[in-house]
Amino acid sequence: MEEKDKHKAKPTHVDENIKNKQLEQFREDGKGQYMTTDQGVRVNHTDDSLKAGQRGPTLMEDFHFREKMTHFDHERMPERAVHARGAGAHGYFQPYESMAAYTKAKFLSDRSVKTPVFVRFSTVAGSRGSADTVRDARGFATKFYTQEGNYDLVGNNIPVFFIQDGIKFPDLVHAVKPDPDNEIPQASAAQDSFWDFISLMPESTHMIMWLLSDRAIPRSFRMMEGFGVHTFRFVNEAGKARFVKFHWRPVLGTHSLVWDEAQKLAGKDPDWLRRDLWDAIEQGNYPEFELCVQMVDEADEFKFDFDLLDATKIIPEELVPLKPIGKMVLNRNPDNFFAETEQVAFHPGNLVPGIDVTNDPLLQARLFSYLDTQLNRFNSTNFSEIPINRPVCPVHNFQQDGFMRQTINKGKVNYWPNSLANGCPMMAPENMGGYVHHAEKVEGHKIRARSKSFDDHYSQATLFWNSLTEDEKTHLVDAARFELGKVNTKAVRARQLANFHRVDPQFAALVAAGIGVEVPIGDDSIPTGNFVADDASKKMANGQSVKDSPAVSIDRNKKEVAKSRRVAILLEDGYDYNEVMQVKEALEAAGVTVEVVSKFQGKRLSSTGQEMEVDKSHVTTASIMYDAVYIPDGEKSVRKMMGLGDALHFVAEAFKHCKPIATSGFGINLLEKAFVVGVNFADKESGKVVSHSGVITAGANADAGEFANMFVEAIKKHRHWDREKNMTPA
Ligand code: HDD
Repeated sequence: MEEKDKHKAKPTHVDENIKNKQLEQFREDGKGQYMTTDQGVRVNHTDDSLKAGQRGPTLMEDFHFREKMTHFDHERMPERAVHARGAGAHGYFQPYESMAAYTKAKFLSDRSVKTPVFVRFSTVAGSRGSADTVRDARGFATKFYTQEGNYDLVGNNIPVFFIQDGIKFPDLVHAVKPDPDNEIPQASAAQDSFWDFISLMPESTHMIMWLLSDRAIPRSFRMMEGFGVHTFRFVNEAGKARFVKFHWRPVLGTHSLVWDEAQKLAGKDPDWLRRDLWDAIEQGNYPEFELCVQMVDEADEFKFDFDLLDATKIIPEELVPLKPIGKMVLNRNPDNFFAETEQVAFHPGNLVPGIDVTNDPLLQARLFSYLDTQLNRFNSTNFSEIPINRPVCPVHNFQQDGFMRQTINKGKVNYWPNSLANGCPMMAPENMGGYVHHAEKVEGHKIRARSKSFDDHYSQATLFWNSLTEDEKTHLVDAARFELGKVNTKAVRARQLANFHRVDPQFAALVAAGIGVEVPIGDDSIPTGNFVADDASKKMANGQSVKDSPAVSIDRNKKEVAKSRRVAILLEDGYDYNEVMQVKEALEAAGVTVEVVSKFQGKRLSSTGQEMEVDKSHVTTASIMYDAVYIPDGEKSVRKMMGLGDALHFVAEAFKHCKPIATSGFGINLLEKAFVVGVNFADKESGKVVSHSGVITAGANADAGEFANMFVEAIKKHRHWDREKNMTPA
């Protein structure tokens, strides 16, 4: 340890760029440089191997060939066992106020401190090359590079989990991953083995309700919530502990795709979420998330009618409100996917003083699994020395050797205690930042069992169902019909219906009607949760609960933001240039990205002779890649599109997916031809603008400014679900 580091409490001031500066030492850029071998020898020729004669065999002595080929042959590392597909971004976190009263974590205690972060968003089930928009939970893992060491918050976009004890995790993952015999299906839970397992595991029912909801098909990584899921602990300087749940809230609000759209995107742009994140950051639309906490006094541990240690339960926000404590801004894309996003290694056990774990048996298992899995991925314990994983504070210990060791530890002393190195590196007392585990009193008999206080598997699943809007319920039923409809074994479908029946009989009946199986009412082969109470569950018997939790519904908490939405302007030669310019200006002023879409790429001529560059042709894009569509007036342009199947499909599909559509004057004819039904249009020649169900139509003589503003308002509302009632009668 350097003299200057000695006897110092850890500094609280942080340079927000400290991680970036650290990474800079490892960046490589060959611009203007000669190519070299790994040994730094300049390469003279890399297109042909060294041969014995022009048509002869390659020579062993060709060190350049052997080095290049060997490096290529060893490029892959094992993908993550779960969450294999992901996308990362750098940024910073800054607290709103000091949380010192609750936690001694320095990065939460000073509002002037900006802590660098790296976030990795992911799907769970699919392989590294699978599609982004599948129905799945999304990982939301954040590494805070604090001055007290790395803190990892490894969460998901769903606040509960499938299982209560981590020992079931291998079974869960085996069930959801492709089957072992034929490796089918990829990145999909719609399969016999998953539902076989789930239907036998009633504790999964609450999570399943979330998984079947729109939460599982997010519109963007920037538009989803994140949850720490488990109950953790905050501990303050005085040693007082509180239970805490972590939530990330997206500043843009929570928004989803439509299932039909999600499936099509998986084919047309499997990188949809990854690309969206990358593009938004490149455009300066930095994703922002508020960190919120729910805190519960230790004395209130048994205040609720569920166990705080049970990861299949939420603490309804109506019982314990969220306290926003800071904001995270993601403002920089990685330089290298593999070096950063692939090699980043998270671990829920990466904790800093002031944050501690609880006895949640799911969390306890994770505390083992993550370090273990990194050893498999990296084949070495030295992965924490890789640039993306390095802490920004000093690391001093007697860990040594192993594959790819980077640190050059000096001196003879590699053990503790020692006197030859003056007892260094030394132990840090608590007031010098030493991590001290919360001294929770624990006693008990060794027992391979679960607390009875974990046995209520249905109340919160019902609470979730009851808290959704009618539109959200419809989507959930459709999702269940899709997932179970793909299960070949009827007995499995029926068993899951029995679970659903316990959530809500009407819900089960609706699902049953779509999958050709009766709800097996009276089937008592599945445990119901009526168990003999033990101590913990007795204490909770009269605990607080709620019957409705509006906070879990996306629809009830919709944020009306147009910023960073994508709008397609559909046109051909002969469009109304002035109108397009006015609408485009209004959209861009609202932070919306616009792209001109036409049959072919190139330039399109307006009715008054101006030219516009086409961004995408019908073969290179589709309505599913936009949040809204605008068709400018202009008889020639519209007439051409009325004869183009692709243009008609574009409009019809956007309508089906409940997206805002705007047109004026002659453009209304295109809507009529594209089967935009159940919507009132403006009179084509009038000066009026009509907004109905997210379809904005203006007469030929209407004010373009008013028209554009009403379109922006419809975009802010995102999806106009009321259309679905006309399109898909129950
Ligand atoms: Fe996990 C990865 C989130 C339960 C074992 N998990 C992983 C990642 C996230 C989560 C976001 C990806 C991290 C990254 O981007 O590199 N996992 C969760 C959440 C859980 C959860 C929110 C429940 C509350 N996980 C869980 C259990 C176990 C694991 C119960 C095992 C006992 N998870 C793993 C793993 C992974 C992983 C196999 C794969 C790659 C990795 O760890 O680094 O160890």
